Amino acid sequence: MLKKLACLVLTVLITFCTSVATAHAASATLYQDNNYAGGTLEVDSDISCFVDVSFNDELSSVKVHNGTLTLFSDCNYGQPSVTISADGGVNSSGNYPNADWLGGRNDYYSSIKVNN
Ligand SMILES: [Ca+2]
Repeated sequence: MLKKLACLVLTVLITFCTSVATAHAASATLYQDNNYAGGTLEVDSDISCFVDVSFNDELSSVKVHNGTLTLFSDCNYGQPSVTISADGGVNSSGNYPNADWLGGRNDYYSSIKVNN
């Protein structure tokens, strides 16, 4: 009986943890030009160097779909950085239309980390 209960609790816990992990996975679309124009880069995991994905020093606008991400000025997460989130940007919409919303650094960022 106790074993059965323990298994039930464990099953519920695993189900809960899996759903939380899925719900909080951060993702964003990066754009080469202002106002979500030009080439795009979809991000849902860390990218250590935008040179590898032909997006180095290109970023001008962002739409964050979920969670929080950090952009870094150099490859391998070099500083300075700026944090962007789904509840940040214009009217807390997760939209960042130009570099004024990205620490004032246009065509500058070179790596990104997904924070949660
Ligand atoms: Ca650009």
